[in-house]
Amino acid sequence: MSTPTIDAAPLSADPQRLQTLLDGFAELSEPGAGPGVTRLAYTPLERRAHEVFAREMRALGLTVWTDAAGNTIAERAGDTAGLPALGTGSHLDSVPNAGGFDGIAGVVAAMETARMYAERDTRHAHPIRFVAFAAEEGARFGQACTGSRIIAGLTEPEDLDAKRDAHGTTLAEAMRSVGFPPEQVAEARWRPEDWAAFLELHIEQGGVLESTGIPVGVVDLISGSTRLLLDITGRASHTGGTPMHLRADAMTAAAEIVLLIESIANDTRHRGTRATVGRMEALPGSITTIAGRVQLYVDVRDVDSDRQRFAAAEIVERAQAACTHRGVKFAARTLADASPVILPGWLRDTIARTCAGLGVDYRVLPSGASHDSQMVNHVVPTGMIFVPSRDGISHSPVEWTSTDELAVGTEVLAASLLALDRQFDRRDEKEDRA
Ligand code: HGY
Ligand code: MN
Ligand code: MN
Repeated sequence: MSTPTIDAAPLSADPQRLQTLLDGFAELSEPGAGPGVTRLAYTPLERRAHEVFAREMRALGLTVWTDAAGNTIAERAGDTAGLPALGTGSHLDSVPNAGGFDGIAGVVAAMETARMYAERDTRHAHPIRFVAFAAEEGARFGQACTGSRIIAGLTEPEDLDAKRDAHGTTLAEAMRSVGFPPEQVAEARWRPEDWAAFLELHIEQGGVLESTGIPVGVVDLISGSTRLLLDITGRASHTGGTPMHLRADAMTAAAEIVLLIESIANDTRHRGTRATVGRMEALPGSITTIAGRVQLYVDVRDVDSDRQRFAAAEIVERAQAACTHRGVKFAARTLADASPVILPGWLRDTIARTCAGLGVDYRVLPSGASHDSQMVNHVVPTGMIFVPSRDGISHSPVEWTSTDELAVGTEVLAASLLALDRQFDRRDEKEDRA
């Protein structure tokens, strides 16, 4: 395939404009939710963030619509009729007490790209679509990437009834509450023939780029995730009246299982697996009552599908054995399961060549975090561009990326889309001439 070159002078992203957009989104956070940003999936706050995105993109003259899943799409028309679209974007929802960059950086980079194109009146043959996905975080309902799963045809309306948040609200009820009837989600599916390629810029959420001093990451693999709910039922009883040998303590069983999960992930057989219990709920949760029930929420990640699933199966098997030994009941349920994804090599190489053409140092690396790109890649060839995360921290109020770093990533994104436009154009021309 021909090596795309950068004809025009490189586009230059404006760090100050990026900062203004980041600050605007960071203000849209649940009042009283504590430090950082809390803007959960399918809440009015998430919708307000989408409205800001839509307003800014309309102001640039783009055609904007919101689909039946709550994803917002803005299109800049191409010069040649009938060509499939190039796309870029990320998500606007957050985990509780998040930083201001996870997902947001990719949306802001897309917005700045659209602005640079508009200001320079950049020409491109293919339409270019800028996307804000809904409900990427699994923090509220367990399942991640709901908006992008829906466009990829990976989620049916009945799936949305099965997922519930901590208050018992189903994903379907939450969608309906902000104006998206779940029975209509099939209307949001993307047709592969309508798309040529998609790129997502995201913060690395790890420490490789920062520790090596490399400004841009080009992602080759995205980790999969298996999420489990482990339900331990013992016998609630008085902490003073119940001798140690007569207890069925759900909390001590849970404690053993949390450390068991850590040991499984650290086992050399599972090198590369990451397994975490980030949420534990104990009932009745009283200092003077032995816990009668404990629920553990487990997240198992790996870039290798077999290792991921084997680790999850071993966790369930050995947790069951620990509970049997302790005389408490055990049940396990899979909350969500996504496979690791290998992103198309040719698209990865286009981004790498664009970095080289811009004189930007880059590194090809896997993603430990999941992303919308994992789902989009089911219907559209997808690439990912990483920018550094300070101290490798994310899903925390201290998550941070400088706007200078984000500007470099944005310029790579903007140039890569144009390189793809030319790449496909030449291929289209060649096919036409064939
Ligand atoms: O959980 C993840 O990996 C992503 O941040 N949603
Ligand atoms: Mn994210
Ligand atoms: Mn996240």
